[in-house]
Amino acid sequence: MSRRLSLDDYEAGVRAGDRAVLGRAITLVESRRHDDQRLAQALLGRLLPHTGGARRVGITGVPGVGKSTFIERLGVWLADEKQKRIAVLAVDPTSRVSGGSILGDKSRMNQLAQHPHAFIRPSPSATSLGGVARRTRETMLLCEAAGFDVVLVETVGVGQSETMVAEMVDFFLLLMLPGAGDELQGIKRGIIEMADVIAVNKADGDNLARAREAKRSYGAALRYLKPRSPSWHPQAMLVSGLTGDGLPELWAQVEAHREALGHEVEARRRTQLEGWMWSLVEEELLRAFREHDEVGAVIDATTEAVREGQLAPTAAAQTLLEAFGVKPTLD
Ligand SMILES: Nc1nc2c(ncn2[C@@H]2O[C@H](COP(=O)(O)OP(=O)(O)OP(=O)(O)O)[C@@H](O)[C@H]2O)c(=O)[nH]1
Ligand SMILES: [Mg+2]
Repeated sequence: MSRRLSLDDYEAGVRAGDRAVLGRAITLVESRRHDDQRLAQALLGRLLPHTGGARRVGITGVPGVGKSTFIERLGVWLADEKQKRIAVLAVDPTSRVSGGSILGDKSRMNQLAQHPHAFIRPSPSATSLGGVARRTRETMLLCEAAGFDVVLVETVGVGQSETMVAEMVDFFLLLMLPGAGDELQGIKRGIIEMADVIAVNKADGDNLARAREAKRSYGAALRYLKPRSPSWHPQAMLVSGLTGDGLPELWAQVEAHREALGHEVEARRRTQLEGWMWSLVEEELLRAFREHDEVGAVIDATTEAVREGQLAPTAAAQTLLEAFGVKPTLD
C-alpha cells in the first residue's frame, strides 16, 4: 500500500494534475470515514479558488440510447481536435458498494480510457442519491482543480438522478432515440424542460429517416415550452456517437450556450454552491441522527412497530425526533 498523503501532498498532487493523487483524492471524497471526510473537506477548501474553469456538461438518456458510445466519441474528438482535457464522471443511483454499473465497463470507453488527456471515474456508491450527487459535485471540483477543461457527467434518464445532474452542470444534454412519435410519450416532460439541447442519437445508416422525423417532433415540442433562460432557446439536433456526425455542431451549441448565458452561468453556479452546502448539512444531520445513542436505543423497535402496523409513522417519527432532542412540529 502507498503511504498516507498529507493535506499538502493532496493539494500539490491535484494541482499538478497527477492522476494517481487525483484518484486518491476522489476516494477520500467518497469515503464515509470521519477522518477521511475531514481531510476531504479541508482539501476542497484549499482547492476551491482553483475551480470553475471547466465546461460542465450533463448527459442523460434512456438505457441503450448510446450514452457511453457518444461520450467516448465526443471525448476523443475534444481531446484530439480541440486539445481539451476531459473528465468523465457518472451518477448512478443504483450503484452500491461494488461500484457503478454505468462506466463500470470501461471497456465501452476503451479509447477514451486510454487517452492521455482523459480521466474516467465510475459513479460513487452511496446509500442515498443525495450522497451520490454531493460526492460527484466534489469530484467535479477536484477535476477542475486538476486542470480538466471539460467535465462530462453521465446519468441514466430513468429516475431522479437526471434532475440532480442538471443541477450540477452548466449545460444539460438529453439524448433521444430515432423514431420519436411514441417515445415522446415515454419520456418525462420534466426532463425535456431541463434540456439545453435535445440530440437525436444514432442518426446514421437506416435510422436516418426516423431520426429526422424525431428531430422535427422534438423541435416542435421545444417550441411550446417556456425556456429556462430567456437567453437560450433549446434546439433539437441530429448526432451519431457511432460515426461522430453532428458532434462539432453539438459542441458549437455548448460554446454558444456559454456565450449566450454569460453571467447567468456564474449566477447558476452560485446557486449550485448553496445547494451543495445544504446537501452537506442534510447528509451530516442524517448521519448524526443515525449515530445518536438515544435514537439508536429505540430505532429498531420503533421501525419494527411501524412495519407491523402497530405504530403510526407520524407517532414513530415523533418518538425518534424526540430521542434526538428535536421537538417535532408534526401534528
Ligand atoms: N447505429 C448506432 N448505434 C449505436 C450508436 N451509439 C450506440 N449504439 C449502439 O447502441 C447500443 C447501446 O450503446 P451504449 O453506448 O452502451 O448505450 P448507453 O446509453 O450507454 O447504455 P446504458 O449504459 O445501458 O444506459 C450498443 O449496441 C451500441 O453499439 C450510434 O450512434 N448509432
Ligand atoms: Mg452506458
